[in-house]
Amino acid sequence: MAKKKKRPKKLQIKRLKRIKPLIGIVMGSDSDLRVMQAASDILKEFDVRHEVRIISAHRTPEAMLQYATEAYDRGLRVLIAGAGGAAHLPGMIASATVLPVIGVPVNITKLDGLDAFLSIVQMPKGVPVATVAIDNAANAALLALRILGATDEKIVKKLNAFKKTQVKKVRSADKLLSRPS
Ligand code: RP5
Repeated sequence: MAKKKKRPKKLQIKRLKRIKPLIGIVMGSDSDLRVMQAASDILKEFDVRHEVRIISAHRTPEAMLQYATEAYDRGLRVLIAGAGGAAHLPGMIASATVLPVIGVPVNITKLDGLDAFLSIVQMPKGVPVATVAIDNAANAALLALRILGATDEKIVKKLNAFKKTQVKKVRSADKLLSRPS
């Protein structure tokens, strides 16, 4: 059998760099995906490497701790964590890493997401979690991009282009509505 050719080391490193995710999107259950998908969609739009994982603070606590403690060494630089109900995932992840953690309260119970929102936003002093609005996973991704943008000009350029698109959208909506009738 012919031997497989080894890839030159430089190329291997280049390839690894390309596939190593910078942002981790984690959620407590696959039932959160209908909300959390928006974060991944934004990161895809910005062409920023990310991974999506299902890890539960209550059902798989060991996996959650392992994920959080290894995140920095794996190359991740911002974590987005979404959960509903007694949403402990963002806070517990933040307790085991010094990476910035952005929490997304997911509306999954009869309390319309207020339960998750309060669980995530009321972190004790010393363990910060940035909390976005209920179900607003898109904003979590945009905030993650702004954090990375502090040291990445390419991302800042894309964020500025995104901002311009928003301005255009509002202006054209205004133009349509403000026509005298
Ligand atoms: C939380 O419990 C999850 O983040 C999810 O929002 C909620 C319900 O999970 P499932 O019962 O749908 O798996 O931990």
